[in-house]
Amino acid sequence: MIEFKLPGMSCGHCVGAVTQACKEVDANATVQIDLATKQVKVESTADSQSFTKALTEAGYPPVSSAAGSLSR
Ligand SMILES: [Cu+2]
Repeated sequence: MIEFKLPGMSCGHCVGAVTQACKEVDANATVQIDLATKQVKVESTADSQSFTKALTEAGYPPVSSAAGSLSR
């Protein structure tokens, strides 16, 4: 399970675009998106870097929710 936080998501269209980007990395991936928390969970055998790259190219750069000291 790979988890991302995508602050750029704001509506159903974004959810579709993010899902599409993930499916292009791995067509068999299971993508769960919670729009309220901007949280994306991906069940896939592909590595997280591939998803990070694809999501960034799709216009939704993931931020690390694991890093406790994110400066902004
Ligand atoms: Cu949108």
